[in-house]
Amino acid sequence: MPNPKRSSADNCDEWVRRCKAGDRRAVARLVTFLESPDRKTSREASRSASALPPPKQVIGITGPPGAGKSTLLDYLISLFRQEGRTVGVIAVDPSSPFTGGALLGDRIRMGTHRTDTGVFIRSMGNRGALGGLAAAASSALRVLGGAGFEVVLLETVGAGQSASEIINLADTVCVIQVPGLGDDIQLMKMGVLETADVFVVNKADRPDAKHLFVQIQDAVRDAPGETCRVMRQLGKAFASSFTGPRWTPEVVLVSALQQTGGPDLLNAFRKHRAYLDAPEISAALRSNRLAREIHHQTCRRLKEDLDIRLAPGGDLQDVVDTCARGERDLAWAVEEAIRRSTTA
Ligand SMILES: Nc1nc2c(ncn2[C@@H]2O[C@H](COP(=O)(O)OP(=O)(O)OP(=O)(O)O)[C@@H](O)[C@H]2O)c(=O)[nH]1
Ligand SMILES: [Mg+2]
Repeated sequence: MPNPKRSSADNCDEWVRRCKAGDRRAVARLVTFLESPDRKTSREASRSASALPPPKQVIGITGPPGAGKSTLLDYLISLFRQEGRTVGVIAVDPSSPFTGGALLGDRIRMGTHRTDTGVFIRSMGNRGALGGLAAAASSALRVLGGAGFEVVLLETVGAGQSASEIINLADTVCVIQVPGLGDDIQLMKMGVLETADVFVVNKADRPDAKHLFVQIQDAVRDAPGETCRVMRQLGKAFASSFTGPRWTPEVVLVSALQQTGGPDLLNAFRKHRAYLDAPEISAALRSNRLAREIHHQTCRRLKEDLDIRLAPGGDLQDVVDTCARGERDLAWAVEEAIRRSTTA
């Protein structure tokens, strides 16, 4: 048995083997390795994890602070468990340097599921994976897929490039909206429509929730087909030659607190899954997903290498010096750094 205290680099394949056998400790261990600030460890874990299949269904959950993401996750876990499905949760906070403990509050809230072996809950922060959190998260999804979790819920907190890359690792993106956050229509104009496959209007127990629900339904109905998230993801060329129907986001009214609306939400997820499973779309999505994984992993590797090589004393120091002396310009330095990286 691998010694959990040791750095992982030598035995990741063994952890992967145990993960495939459903060993939850191996799952947790591999995710920790993926986040490791030690490059050798994270690379080895990522290499081993790449042999694992992604989960069958990844549902992204996002929304503003206080929208009820954690409460909804808790509710969704219960609903999926009632259907007899195993559930993994990866909660990612790109703004947090912490991991594990960072979302401790959420863990406590989801504590009812803590003793359920059909549930695995894990947080990821930006500790070691600086600039490479999407790469680490995509590997973590494969770890959960490899361990056999049937549904994986991917929660992201925050906005910005990193959060957007991460939420787009999901097959179905569910955006939570709540009444009382100000100008609702403004939210729609800001491009929220393009980011969701399913809208949850949470806090249905509040009197103004119904109004927001109707507003979002109207906005969704009036939205042009180009806003369809899946088509945007698959790119213009695919979208223009695709003759099938565009997905119209489902809008579902839920009270995560009072646990109502859940069955409608599961239905919306099922409908979207069926849409994605149409042969033409599913083949394109598989290839698109792989391309993005390759992109994330390659970016992480190149960035990590470049950080070292451009640091004082690194092997690109002479390029920096030549540029600093004014003998060559910045454009030359960039080309030189790329040339040496690809021939190294
Ligand atoms: N009335 C009502 N309150 C809710 C509902 N769902 C969540 N809440 C409350 O809203 C507050 C925030 O809920 P959380 O689940 O922590 O929200 P969150 O999106 O995870 O928040 P952050 O993690 O801080 O971004 C808590 O006080 C919840 O009890 C709901 O359906 N109705
Ligand atoms: Mg939360």
